[in-house]
Amino acid sequence: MFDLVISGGTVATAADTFRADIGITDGRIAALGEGLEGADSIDAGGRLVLPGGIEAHCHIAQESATGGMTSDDYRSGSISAAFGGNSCFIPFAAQHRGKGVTETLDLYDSRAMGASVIDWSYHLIVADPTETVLRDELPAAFARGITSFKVFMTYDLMRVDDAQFLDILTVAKTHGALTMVHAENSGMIAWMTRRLLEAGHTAPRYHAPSHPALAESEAINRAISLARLVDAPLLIVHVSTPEGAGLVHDARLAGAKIFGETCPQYLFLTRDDLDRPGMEGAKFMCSPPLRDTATQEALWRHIQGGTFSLWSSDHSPYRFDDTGKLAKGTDAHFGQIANGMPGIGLRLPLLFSEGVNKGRITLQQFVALSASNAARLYGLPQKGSIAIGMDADIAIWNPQETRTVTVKDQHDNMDYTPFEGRKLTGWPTTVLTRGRRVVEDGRLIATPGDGRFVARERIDLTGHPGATVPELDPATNFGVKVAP
Ligand code: DUC
Ligand code: ZN
Ligand code: ZN
Repeated sequence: MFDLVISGGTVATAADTFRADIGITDGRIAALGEGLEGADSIDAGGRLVLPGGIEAHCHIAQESATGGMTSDDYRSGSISAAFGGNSCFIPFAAQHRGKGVTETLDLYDSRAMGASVIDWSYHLIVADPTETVLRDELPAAFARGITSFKVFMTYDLMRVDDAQFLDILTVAKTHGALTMVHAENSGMIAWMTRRLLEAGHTAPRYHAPSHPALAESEAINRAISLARLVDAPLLIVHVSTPEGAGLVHDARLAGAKIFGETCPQYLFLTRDDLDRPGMEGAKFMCSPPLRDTATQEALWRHIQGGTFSLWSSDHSPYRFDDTGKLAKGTDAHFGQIANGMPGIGLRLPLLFSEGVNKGRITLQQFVALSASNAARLYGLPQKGSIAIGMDADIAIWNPQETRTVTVKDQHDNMDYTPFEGRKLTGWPTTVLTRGRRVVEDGRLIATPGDGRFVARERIDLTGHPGATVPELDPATNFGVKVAP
């Protein structure tokens, strides 16, 4: 007799699809079988039973270097994630210059504890890699279960230079952490922005030309080269161009420990969405910016071909009011408007509807992109699949249900969705975290605080051999040991 049995559903993992009941005891999957009985039960007849999603790129209760705060906290952010089919999420904890890493993580603990309805961890943004941070605080963060560090190559108050980037890659590699990078060329963006503003082009639509595709591909190429120099793993987040995706693909083919992520906005929206009257275009401002329809097609092919390990929302919610997009007034120029758009609740429905239901990707690819790959890359071995012994993190989907997206149905703290009016087929109906109902048949069941912090393990680099460059190999550099 199990605590809970999910019966009659079609179970899918990143490898298989099969009919089975799932027996859950003490929050874990205890059995897969037929005719299982439990003290409690969920009828999943006619439904798909999938690993709960892991949203691995979202900005929750995060202030920017210039002081703006994202509109979702751990309560609203986690609820919205759960309604979108997620059992776990990994927002960022952002170190700002002059602040320590430990105090940053303590601050985010105070924001998340008692608030989240699903399990969570953080990626640490490193903006100030002092000697103390590199020597003591990053190892301490790793020991605390924070096993991924993000760096920026752009934004004056956040970016690290190439040597600092190498230092962070090296510390991360030593401990088994994964470095993530926002790869855009800072100088190109600053130069384009200045030129556009000098010519009087201030509207939100000029955000797109201010961030050229070449700014992304140059920075991705440099980031990959830096990672290859020290043979460290690196994840390029929010890849938005075919050129950038091609660089990730080529580096993977060469055996480098390079991983790529893309996001729904680059496949479902274009820069034409920025070209709306008044400030409306500000709703579609994110960085890297939206591109064009040829880019959308190319990124679909990279998803189909396996270039991308991760599909993340990059949920960066700034309301269309003076707390967010309009904080600098209604005549602010594009460079003064907060970057980012919401989407934590729609990441998976968009991919299911337009990917699985339209025949672009298999259900197995969907599961890999929604949960399994993030679990392996980010050190969550107990999550991301349906197998005996794993956390009972489960999302039950109705693959036939059709809904039209509207802001009123989102559970975030936002006043718009960039995907308004889109008709999607296939929606999650019930979501469990560790065997506990978070959402059931469209109703919130969990209470804030039910989610737990998950200490993560080191990145699994199986199958990614990498290579030592001759200049760092004592056999070919006159015997010098330069890096671990
Ligand atoms: N980078 C992100 O990852 N998200 C929002 C904006 C940004 O620059
Ligand atoms: Zn970024
Ligand atoms: Zn982001």
